[in-house]
Amino acid sequence: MTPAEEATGGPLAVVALGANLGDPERALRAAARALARLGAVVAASELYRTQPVGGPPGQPLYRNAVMVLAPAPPWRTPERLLRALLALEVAAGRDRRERWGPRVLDLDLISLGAETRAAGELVLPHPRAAERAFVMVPLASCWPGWRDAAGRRADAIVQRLDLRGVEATGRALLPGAPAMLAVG
Ligand code: PH2
Ligand code: MG
Ligand code: MG
Repeated sequence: MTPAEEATGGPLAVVALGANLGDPERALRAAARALARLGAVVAASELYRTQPVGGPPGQPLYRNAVMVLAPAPPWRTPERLLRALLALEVAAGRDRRERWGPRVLDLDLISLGAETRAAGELVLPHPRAAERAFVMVPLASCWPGWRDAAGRRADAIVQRLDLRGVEATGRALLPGAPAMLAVG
């Protein structure tokens, strides 16, 4: 376990939140409150306004954020946590017909402790997270010492990314949640 995980007594999950249809900030905040019921919120980023990456042209801007969660025992395997995330997406009205299409809520599991999954529905750590400024900027803000599969820290990864499409809003994802992990 990392020092951060020793401090919280279990594996830490990194969940990336995104939305660009309906009222994205409201959807992300509602999802954050629902995620908080799956365990203890260790840190939550602010909301970011981001340019869509991929997908059809002319999409609305996204809102993105990251939450670091210490899941309660029932959600401490990647598969179980993923089920819970998908259920929240469905409850928010998610329609999965178009890959990378606009969405009312997207909850991506980026990592769960040191768990790795090589193939199938869930690949862990998330294989594209380190390329995506809309994930790494909020992640580095709330857990700079997070490490990807290659052992690179989040704050070091961000230094090498093009950050032009990612703008902080100054508005919290989950008011009252810690803005940053104290350790790690
Ligand atoms: N999610 C995608 C594809 N493109 N672009 C931004 N800015 N934010 C996202 O969350 C996002 C995206 C696929 O999940
Ligand atoms: Mg996604
Ligand atoms: Mg997704």
